Amino acid sequence: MVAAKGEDVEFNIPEEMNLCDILVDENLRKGRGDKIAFYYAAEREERITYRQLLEKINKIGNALKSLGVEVENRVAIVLPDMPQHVETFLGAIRIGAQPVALSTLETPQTYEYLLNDSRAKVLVTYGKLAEVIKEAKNKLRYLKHIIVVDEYSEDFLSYSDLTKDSSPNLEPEPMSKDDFCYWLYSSGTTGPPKGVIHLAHDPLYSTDTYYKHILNLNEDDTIFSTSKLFFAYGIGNTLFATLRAGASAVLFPGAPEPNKVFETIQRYKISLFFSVPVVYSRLLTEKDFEKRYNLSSLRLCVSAGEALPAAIYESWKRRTGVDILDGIGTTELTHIFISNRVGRIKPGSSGIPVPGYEVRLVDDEGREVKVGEVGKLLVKGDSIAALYWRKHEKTKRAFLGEWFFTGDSYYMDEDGFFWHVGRTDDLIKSAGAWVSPVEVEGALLKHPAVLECAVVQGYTEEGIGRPKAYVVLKSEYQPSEELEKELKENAHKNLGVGFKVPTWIVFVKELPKTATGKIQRYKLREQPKLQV
Ligand code: 3UK
Repeated sequence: MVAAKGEDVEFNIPEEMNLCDILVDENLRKGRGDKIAFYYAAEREERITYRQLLEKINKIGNALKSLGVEVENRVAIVLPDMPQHVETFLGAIRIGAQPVALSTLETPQTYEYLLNDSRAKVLVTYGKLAEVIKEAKNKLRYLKHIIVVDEYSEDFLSYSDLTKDSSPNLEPEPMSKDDFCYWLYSSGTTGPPKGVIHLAHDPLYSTDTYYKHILNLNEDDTIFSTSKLFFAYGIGNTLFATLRAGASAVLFPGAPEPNKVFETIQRYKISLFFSVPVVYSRLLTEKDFEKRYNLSSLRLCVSAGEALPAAIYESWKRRTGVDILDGIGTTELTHIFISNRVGRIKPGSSGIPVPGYEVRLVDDEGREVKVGEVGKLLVKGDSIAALYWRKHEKTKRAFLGEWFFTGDSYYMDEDGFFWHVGRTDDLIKSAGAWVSPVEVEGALLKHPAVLECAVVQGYTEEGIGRPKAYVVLKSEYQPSEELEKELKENAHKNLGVGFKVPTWIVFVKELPKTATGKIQRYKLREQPKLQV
């Protein structure tokens, strides 16, 4: 019967605490004031010591207070990876407010939803996006102030003006380890994204289990994560883990172009590199990169977001000599809870339970399945979020007492390794990011040729997840390559971002349906190719 458990870990944090104090002030108490916490890898590079970081956090914390932000208020952040992102996140926590880190890739309608749903009082963003959000200003019921980090327009508050004369001293608000602390939004198959509310102790549990025991993270490490701060994976790496260990991290604002990634690893002597399968795959297309760049500082690489194909693991290992540890995490669990380990890697698998976590695989009746049988994944560990904000039905289905229902299908092999088989719902991972089939179908249906369609999980030859569309055309249209191109372009226009556009469009005469006419997407979705 599949029930497996990582090693026990001791986890002690005080009842009364402030996460910002533990992550930042603690490093000053340990004598790391002059140590670099963050390298901002922008055109004008910045290096920020722990002492400077604390001052900057205090300045924005005081500024937020002066704007009327109180304990338990929300502060939304829509920013690339940059110092102001980290400062605002921790400044909000320091005053007992709750930062809500939002993706930089949403449509104006989605921002309107996210800002109203979270009831954020203040938004910290940058000019171009602030202009977009300003359009919706009269529909934003709770937002009182928009702060922009660049000097874009006089309609907004300026981050630098606000913080310039603000005091660098600010006592952390005494909070409980079980207070609501920060939010992230996670997509679902239907309906808008769900606000995932994390408690103050959640990130510490993940740093003290996964990062400590699996990665042996320590203050000598320098971290670079190509996944951004608004992803749970990114914030775990760049913010929580870095500061908990008193290590250093790179804030990298742009897209992970291969040359820039390698240059960054070389320049900052990165020891721990975090990325997703599609980026590893792109890096591997770079000719002779292992000869052109000095990557000798790397001690370990990590992959998450979707399963890492064995072939990518093997070519990376062959060319760099460094392991990639694949592990599964979710926004609700804070971070990775099943992982490969140094010296215990099965390429293509997600590994074994992380210390501090327990997992079970169950059938539809909730009974544990046998070794080798596919079951639904449940996980237990003290970093599970509190709930989905204002989504009680979804909360009840996923947060089951001490257990969390991830929505993934897995099987465990005889050596206790877990193999990802797919999702139990219709959600799609495209290059490691969520895509709702309903949203893509809606975008395809806007084209006059489309009668009906179903969008499901597909995989490239290499094993990278991408959306795949099955389309039934209206009788007056014929399938053609031009039409396929047109549908993709039209979908791209409607969706705003490329990763949601179907990589494949298959024209079919009809779609599989239930007796009541509901499209059965699960009959169309592909399984990842497992290489055992
Ligand atoms: C899938 C994986 C196979 C799986 C995340 C590391 O991806 C993260 O969080 P999300 O909430 O998505 C969670 C879902 O993504 N998945 C993630 N990693 C793997 N499938 N192999 C993997 N290694 O469906 C899971 O339910 O966006 C990853 C750390 C923190 C995270 N939040």
